[in-house]
Amino acid sequence: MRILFNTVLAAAALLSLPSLASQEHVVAQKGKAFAAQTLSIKVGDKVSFRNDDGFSHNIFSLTDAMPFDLGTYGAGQVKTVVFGKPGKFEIECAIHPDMRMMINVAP
Ligand SMILES: [Cu+2]
Repeated sequence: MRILFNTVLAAAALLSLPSLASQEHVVAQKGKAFAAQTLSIKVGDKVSFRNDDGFSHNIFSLTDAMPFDLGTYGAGQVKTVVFGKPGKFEIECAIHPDMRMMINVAP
């Protein structure tokens, strides 16, 4: 009985692994807009900002916890950010001031 119980525990541990690993989220930019207005993720997750427009974007955040600037990047390119701190991150585009979204990073 104990062996069976341990086997079940081991299986449960294996099954739960993917939820512990960091996840990758994709946010497209199309028509001078982010594909999502808000995104909820966990600390350690990656967000890939994919430019689906035919012109450049420059995604950045001035949020104190983790400011970043991905620089200007053109059509079809992807830039990835790992969110290593919890908080609410306002994401903007330096080229298109109307582009804004919020990423909520849970601890
Ligand atoms: Cu832009």
